[in-house]
Amino acid sequence: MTQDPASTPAPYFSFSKPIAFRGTGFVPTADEPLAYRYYDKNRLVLGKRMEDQLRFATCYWHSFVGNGSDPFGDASFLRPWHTGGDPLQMALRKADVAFELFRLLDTPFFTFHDRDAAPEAATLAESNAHLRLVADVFERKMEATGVRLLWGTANLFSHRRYMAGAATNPDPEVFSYAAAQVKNVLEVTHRLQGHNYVLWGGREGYETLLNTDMKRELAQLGRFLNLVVEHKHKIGFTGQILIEPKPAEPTKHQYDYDVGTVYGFLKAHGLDKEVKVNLEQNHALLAGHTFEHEIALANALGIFGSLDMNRGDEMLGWDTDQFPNNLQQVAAALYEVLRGGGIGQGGLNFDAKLRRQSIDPDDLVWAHATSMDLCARALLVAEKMVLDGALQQHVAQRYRAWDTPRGRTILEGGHSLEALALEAEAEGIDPQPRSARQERLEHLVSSYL
Ligand code: XUL
Ligand code: CO
Repeated sequence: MTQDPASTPAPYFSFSKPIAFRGTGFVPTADEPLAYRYYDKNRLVLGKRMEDQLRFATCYWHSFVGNGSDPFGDASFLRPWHTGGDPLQMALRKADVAFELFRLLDTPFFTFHDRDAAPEAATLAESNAHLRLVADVFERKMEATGVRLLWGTANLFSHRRYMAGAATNPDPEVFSYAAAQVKNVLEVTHRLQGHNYVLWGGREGYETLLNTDMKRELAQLGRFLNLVVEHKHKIGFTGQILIEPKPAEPTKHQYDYDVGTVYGFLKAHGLDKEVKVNLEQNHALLAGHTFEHEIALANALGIFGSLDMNRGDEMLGWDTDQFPNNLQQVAAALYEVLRGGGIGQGGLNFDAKLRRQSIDPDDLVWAHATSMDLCARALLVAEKMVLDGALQQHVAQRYRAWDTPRGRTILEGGHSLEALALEAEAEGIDPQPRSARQERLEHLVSSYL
């Protein structure tokens, strides 16, 4: 089957025209209840169009697959595109809905897992073929609309075969099954000119050490990632390969805990020049870090790749994946992105979901548009932080002595510990503490908001 389904693109949303930029003076009317106040995609921010600084993506899984279920309740959304037909026909209908939402929001990118886009079939080969069929439809829709693929990924965690992990499974057949899925999605991503390929270690972790050989599992994971990188080069895929760190959930302990852990893992397997990270706000929080910490560390280590935008809940210790709505937090994150040189080949992917009671398809429009506008506003705040330069100046001042002959010689290895000690004693140095001025800098940040 290579035809789009005959199903008429029903008006899944009450919006028909794309959400427009109207500026901060926008007053909602019955005809136009929603507009962008800050997301002016052609506005130049630090020399680049806002759209190119942010590179927004709508994700397939939460928006079109999510059904509102939680551990205590079944589906609440009851989407018209979830029921009533042959699974492959339904997948094509879902693609219609997806591209309709991309049009309404004007998001330039999307992201998907193989199982979001196409249904699993009776055999591995058929499942992989299903995805390639849907990819044919994606290819045509992308060509017609100009929407691009930020990244593809394989779902190696939902099916029960993966309950003990994919690459880290005690059974090598599971490893092979996962390899076949990843090869297929990597090739599809390549065909669709995806800018990245993501590996989130869905169940690569453990529940109890009583049944786990951690040394073996880590070696398996390293081997798997090396196979993926080899295949990327073999097929000539020029996108970035990204690992998405997360400390826990679904397993008690996930191996790709945070940026620091992933970097050590990449080094150990000779992949630190090949693989970068896709950072998610809620995952950072679960690891006991701020989002900006993870971004700054990834930049410092040279492995920053892309962002999954969402937010956690201060009261709840799990991955609530809510749409971001905190200006100061998002500005702090985007400031670190800009300080590191910008989003590059990555983007801002809304890995965020509606609450169980938000059952109208229109809620998807409100959620994304509100968060896109918030991110745009945060980008303007981050731009002010960069342009004003006062923060950067303070940091430069704070470390300036490292640029004097004493500092440089230490770093360049010109002194042994003994020589340093002798010199320090002979000179009778007596370092004087200086204020780090945190409150003054926080005052400055408030003034940018
Ligand atoms: C899970 C998560 C995933 C990845 C892609 O917490 O964030 O959706 O982004 O597999
Ligand atoms: Co994610």
